[in-house]
Amino acid sequence: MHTKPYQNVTRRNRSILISLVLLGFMSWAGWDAGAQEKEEVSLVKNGDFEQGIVGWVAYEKKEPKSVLSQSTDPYDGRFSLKVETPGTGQLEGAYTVVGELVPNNRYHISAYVWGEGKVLLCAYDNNRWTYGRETTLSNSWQRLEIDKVIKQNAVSLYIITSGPTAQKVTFLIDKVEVVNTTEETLSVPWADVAPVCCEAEDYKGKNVKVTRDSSVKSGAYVAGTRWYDLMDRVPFPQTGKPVYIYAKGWISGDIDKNYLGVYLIKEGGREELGKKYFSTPQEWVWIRFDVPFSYLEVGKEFVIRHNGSAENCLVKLDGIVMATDGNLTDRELENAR
Ligand SMILES: [Ca+2]
Ligand SMILES: [Ca+2]
Repeated sequence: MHTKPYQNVTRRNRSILISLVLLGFMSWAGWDAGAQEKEEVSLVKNGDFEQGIVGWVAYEKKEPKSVLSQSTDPYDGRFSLKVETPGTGQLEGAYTVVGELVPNNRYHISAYVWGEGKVLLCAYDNNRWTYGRETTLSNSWQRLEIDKVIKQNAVSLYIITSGPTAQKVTFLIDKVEVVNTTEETLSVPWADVAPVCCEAEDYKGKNVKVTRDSSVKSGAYVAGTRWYDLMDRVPFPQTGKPVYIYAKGWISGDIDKNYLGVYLIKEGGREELGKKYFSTPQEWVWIRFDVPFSYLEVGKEFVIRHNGSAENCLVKLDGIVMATDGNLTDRELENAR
């Protein structure tokens, strides 16, 4: 079914192609993509600080701590939160815990900030950090935001100083919101995805070397030592079903130290969604990330990165295959187009 026409497509075309395959399914299934507009409800208690500083505490566990107080300079309403950091540690500021969340739902987290210093919004749950963009504050209100799939029924939110040195600064926070965006994200069809191949060389990351080799898929592979983004901006299939990612790779050694990771690139940093170690060194092997990925979590595109503790280790990547079937054989993977 997926034969010649799928070869030699550019990365942009491939992205469109995946969408079209699914659009075909959507019209066939009579899929109603029009998600109903719902009023956004924030789950943060006292995220507007109209009730003083209830629910908010200093980020620091030991003295000296940031001093939190209510300010009469609001973004919205009558009050905001004033944070005065001691300037003795790199990370200082305020935090709160937001509860009554639905595990495995996607949330949009936002806050307005004003004042001095460089800060960022970050969220923590289930041993996973999500960092927002480092923002230099000024005397106008700026919005900080991140998206995160929450794994538990609560998440900790932090607005803290960021950068290489400690900062003794004063800033204001207002209108902190956590909104469930699961429904709008999941307005993609619940569709099977036939094995689809993305050649590493078509999606090569920055500064990654492409090597021609007639013995690999499509006659080329990419290679890089650790911390190289081997593939960048790989389109993720737009299906609500879990998708397995298989990779055909080669590693020089250090199979216990270095691995391939699936990452989201966000302003301000990367978030690791999954990792897979190689089974054998110095041999081309197909490996499959153990846990499937969801559109809810990945969104439109992702990165495959070589990561680990061994500095001089080399990884070659021929390509990846994505499918809703988690039991594809090496032969089926080789034949995927
Ligand atoms: Ca307010
Ligand atoms: Ca290839």
